Amino acid sequence: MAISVVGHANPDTDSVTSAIALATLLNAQGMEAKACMQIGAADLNPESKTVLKRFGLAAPEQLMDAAGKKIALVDFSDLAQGPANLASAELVAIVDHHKIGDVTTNNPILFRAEPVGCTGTVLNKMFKEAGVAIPKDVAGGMLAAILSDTVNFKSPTCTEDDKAAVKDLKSVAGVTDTEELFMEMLKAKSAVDGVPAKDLLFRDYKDFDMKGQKVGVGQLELATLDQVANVRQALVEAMEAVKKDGRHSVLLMLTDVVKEGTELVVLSDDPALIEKAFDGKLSGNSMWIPGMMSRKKQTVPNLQKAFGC
Ligand SMILES: [Mn+2]
Repeated sequence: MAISVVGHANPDTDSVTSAIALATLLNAQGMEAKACMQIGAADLNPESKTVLKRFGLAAPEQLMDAAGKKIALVDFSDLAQGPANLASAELVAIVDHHKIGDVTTNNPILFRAEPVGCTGTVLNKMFKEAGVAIPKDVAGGMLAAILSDTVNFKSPTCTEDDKAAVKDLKSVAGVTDTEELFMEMLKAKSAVDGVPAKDLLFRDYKDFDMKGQKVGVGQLELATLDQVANVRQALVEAMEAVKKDGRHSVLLMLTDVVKEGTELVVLSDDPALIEKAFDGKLSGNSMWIPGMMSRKKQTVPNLQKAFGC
């Protein structure tokens, strides 16, 4: 029976391309394996779709139930993130870069986990150690996964090993400009075309209680602010409607991942308070705040301070 190699549920690019890469390696080593994913091909996220298309990789086949199957896991080892009946399936390998989850096995297995930024980085080492050449298309997928997982090396999870793997893989994949590849992926991930303004506002939105005042903060991560130029007015109207529903302030972070800053759109009963919170000056209803990337670590703490929480 062929080994089904599968990443976590709601797969990201690493889970998809690592399944392809490990299946390729196992096959090269004489074990029959096929890449799988826990999703129908039509529902794959836009970033991963773009990556598969760019490198000419076939989408892994769907696998939602592990019953009676030989399974290899990539990019996770938690039962809750796995296909149905994973606990009773025959697990033969795990390659990962997360904390060790709760899967257990009856037999010794290939288990390889390292504290690096991406499973693709671990797999690159495994190909090298096995003396197996990585096919060009597979290398492209692994390269894209590392750029995605490490947010183009900007994530605190990125290590020297990830950078070294990118160096290896870009030459195999024939990619000269990883910036350009990252931008293509980011644009796919942050596409706003055809999405109603209200849905964009609520794509990643949270309400907070600030000393008895309700404050809403949404965030859109963008490759460039130009992506929302045409829907800006509609976004403000959507914010107005949300604010009318009993909120002191509604903020929308338009975060430029490339320039590493945020255009903060503000609707507030007390705009001066928000200006004070971020040491900025509103022009119209927005201000540019350099370095602001994180709602959790930057926006909310500053608001709490200003509101006297
Ligand atoms: Mn990963």
